[in-house]
Amino acid sequence: MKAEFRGPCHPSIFTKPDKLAKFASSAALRSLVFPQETSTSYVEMIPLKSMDLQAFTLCMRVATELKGKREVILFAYRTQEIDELNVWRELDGRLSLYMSGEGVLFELPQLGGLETHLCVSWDSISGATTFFLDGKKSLTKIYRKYHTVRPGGKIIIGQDADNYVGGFDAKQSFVGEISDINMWDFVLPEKTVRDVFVGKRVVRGEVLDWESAELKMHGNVQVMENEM
Ligand SMILES: [Ca+2]
Repeated sequence: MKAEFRGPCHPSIFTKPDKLAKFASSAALRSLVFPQETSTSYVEMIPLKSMDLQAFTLCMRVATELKGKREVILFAYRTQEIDELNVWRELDGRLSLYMSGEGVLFELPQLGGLETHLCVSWDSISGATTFFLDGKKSLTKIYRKYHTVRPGGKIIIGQDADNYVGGFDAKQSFVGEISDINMWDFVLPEKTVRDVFVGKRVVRGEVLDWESAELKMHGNVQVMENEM
């Protein structure tokens, strides 16, 4: 019965060149592979504008096989004084955002070996903080109302800095693959987050734009070029 739905003949020999041409013109998306636990490997990302933020949406694609009671740093922005904006996977697997002190934690599906598209957004006026996993929105929590993220720090992928670009702890390092780190200085609408998740480049990140971002590599980090 299934054969009836196959439709007319299957001209694979003719469609193949088209497919290849389409493939060749599609953009490559680089990703960062952190192959092992270290206290030395990291990537510094240079923002396109000041990190003086009263709202943001931060997105990334992330896959890690780290499990069990293991903190995993996913994004760290630190000034001389303090952690300004850090995203973690906690010891118990929850995802969290920390801005200058106590964090806000979310109970969400676990990160794993399959790539997850993760976003977190925050707005100073309302304090509304929301995670998105593969385009799906979490509950909203109220966090750091009237706060401002301060400029002048460094963005580090792969390590948590306990002082200014130093004091790394291997047991908090990132191991796995991470890519497509983009940041906007406003809260993206839910529909736009879904577009970003499926790879539609509707709005380029004004603060961090993965396609053009300058990356400073340190230690054992491999850059992969993946077809989108
Ligand atoms: Ca630390």
